Amino acid sequence: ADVVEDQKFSLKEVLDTFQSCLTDNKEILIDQYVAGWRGLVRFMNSLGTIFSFISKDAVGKIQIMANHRKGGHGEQYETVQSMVKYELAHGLVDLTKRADHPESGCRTTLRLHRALRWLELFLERLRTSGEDGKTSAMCAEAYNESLAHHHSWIIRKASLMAFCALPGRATFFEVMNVGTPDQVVTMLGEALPLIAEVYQITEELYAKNNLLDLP
Ligand code: 1Q0
Repeated sequence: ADVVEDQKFSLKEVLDTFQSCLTDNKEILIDQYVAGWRGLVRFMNSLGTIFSFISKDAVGKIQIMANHRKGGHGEQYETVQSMVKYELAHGLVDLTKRADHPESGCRTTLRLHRALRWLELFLERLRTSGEDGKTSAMCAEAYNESLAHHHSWIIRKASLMAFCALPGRATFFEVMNVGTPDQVVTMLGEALPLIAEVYQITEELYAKNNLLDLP
């Protein structure tokens, strides 16, 4: 089979993975959550090397979470809920400044969680944009409303510069490999409420446990 063809994947599969991380009692499965991020990073890599600095950070965080799952206490990391409970009960989270637990599951997931809000805002803009919509502007707006609040000046500058290299809306829709623009819009309309739900559940859990500002 054609190697290039084999590597083609659809954004729908990636978003489906995110949806599958939600259990019936609204817990978030870490394996699926992490798999969703892996898929997104793969997608981002296909957009060009200018995004490497973003992809490197994301891969590092994905790896930290995978290692928690593979570690001796892996079963405590089955869901975001069980992870929070376990790490807090055992003093495994740096709550006010970085110290003994720079790779806690809680702080690592918080970074991905904030990025998920960016994804939600960006995809919502893509979904409702017109044919001449500018992806770099949509991406920058979504970023400024979410992740930018948590990033240093230098990272904000670098990110906004990288966004300028994003392909146009038509190319984006093609790379998603979902079908016609209409089909993309429909798919996004179906997937986004579930992404938003995963975000909301995590946000409430973190708020309840005072974890939204973890260093
Ligand atoms: C498509 C363009 C991608 C745009 C991604 C926007 C996010 C910008 C994030 C910039 C991150 C800069 C690198 C370092 C950041 C860290 O300092 C920060 C905090 O961590 P720490 O350990 O220092 O406290 N890290 C983060 O905030 C995590 C950022 C993770 C970003 C994960 C992005 C994954 C990308 C997905 C692209 C999906 C594109 C799908 C769109 C489909 C539509 C066709």
